[in-house]
Amino acid sequence: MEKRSWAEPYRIKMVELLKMTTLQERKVAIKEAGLNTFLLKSEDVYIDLLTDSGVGAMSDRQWSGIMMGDEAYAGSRNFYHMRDTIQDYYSYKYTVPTHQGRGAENILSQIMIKDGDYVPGNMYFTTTRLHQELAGGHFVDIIIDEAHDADSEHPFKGNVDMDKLDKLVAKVGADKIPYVCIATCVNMAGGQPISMENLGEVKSWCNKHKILLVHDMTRVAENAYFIQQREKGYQDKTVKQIVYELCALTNAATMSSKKDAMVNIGGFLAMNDEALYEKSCELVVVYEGLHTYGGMAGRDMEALAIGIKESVQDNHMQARVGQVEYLGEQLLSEGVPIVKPIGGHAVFLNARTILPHIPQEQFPAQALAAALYVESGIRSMERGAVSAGRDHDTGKNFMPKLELVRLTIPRRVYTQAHMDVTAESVIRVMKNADKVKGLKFTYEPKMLRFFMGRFEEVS
Ligand code: PM9
Repeated sequence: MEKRSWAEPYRIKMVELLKMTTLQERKVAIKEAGLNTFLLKSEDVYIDLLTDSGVGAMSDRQWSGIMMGDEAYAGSRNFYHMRDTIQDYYSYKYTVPTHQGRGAENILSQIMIKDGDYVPGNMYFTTTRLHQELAGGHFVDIIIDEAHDADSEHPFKGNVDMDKLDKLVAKVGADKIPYVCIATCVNMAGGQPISMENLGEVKSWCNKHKILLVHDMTRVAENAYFIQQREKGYQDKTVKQIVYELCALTNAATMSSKKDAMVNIGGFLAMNDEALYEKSCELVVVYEGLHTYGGMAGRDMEALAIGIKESVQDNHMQARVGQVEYLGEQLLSEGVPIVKPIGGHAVFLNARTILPHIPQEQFPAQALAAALYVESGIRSMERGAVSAGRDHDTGKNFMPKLELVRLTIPRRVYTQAHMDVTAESVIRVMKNADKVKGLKFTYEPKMLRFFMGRFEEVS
């Protein structure tokens, strides 16, 4: 067949210059950062693949929106634009703005969860699980087993195992389950989608048991793109249509708008139920700000409304996921072990396989992320035992099957040449993998320890 390449559906109007550092400078910088890439100064980083959160490039239209900010304390015009856009594109009737995703998670968890409740979800996410636990709940993983296997090529590794849901309800009863929390394009599984069919089954199950279905819609557009590419019956639908259909299956949503919707800051809690909306408004004024701005400036709500519309364009999504695939395929062709299928927002290196000499207790993914920075100035993020933290009840370290380093691609920021340099750097680190040493904590924060934990090499 004739080759048809994708290209970015935009051209570059402004650039930000990058700083190159020397090997010696990077060795000093990572030592000062306690071998934690979160603690590096951004100016010491060459290609920043720490996260795709809040680091996307806004369009000229979004920047124009910034100039149209209505910074009134109450009833900003931009809030209504944002609210209407959320209803039009994501289906939810009511919107409560928050400063970012975890602000929405906090409010939802506080309203819904009682002490001793269970919250099933398709794999944990760090901040989501913590808010559930702080509200007195227990997270229960109901994702299919394939999601925990880096090598499984299941096309929908974000799917829910319905047997696991049945077993949970049989064990604890429906009244102990305040809601089921389903993420689209599951971050910790490697950016893996849930199918529309499976979400429909979860919806029917929730209806049957009269349990609310909550959607972590942080990367819903990427999920919709995978459905268009992989699920029978969706090839002729647009990403926009599929996004709407996914959202419409759920009752409420938490959103970190810093990802899919390409703004530097912002999030929201959205729902169809008026009573839940009223309770959310009561709490948002305590933690975030008035219900018509939450933690957001008017200009940021405007940029978000525009970003939502851009995020569901087919050509945008093809280039966005296409770039991640470009990097992933280069690594695969060189024999680098990564999570398969290649994810929507990132390529995940399998640190267990790359560093087989480092036991998981010595945090191989953390060590690999530090080594990649020293080699090349590329910043990545650990997504393994450090991120998983400790069991809330027993205090024991979780030891997840997935011990990964995430090379996260910001939206509309880097070029294919940056991807080439990244692939070459990973391959160089892999060739010298035997020199990488295991780590131990020198400082371990009690909550979300991956953000600010510090480490040293095990001698
Ligand atoms: N995700 C990420 O880099 C930001 C910091 S790491 C904790 O992947 C999901 C699926 C996320 C997410 C953030 C949040 C929280 C909720 N759900 O960071 O508070 O990926 O806006 O969102 C990060 P906020």
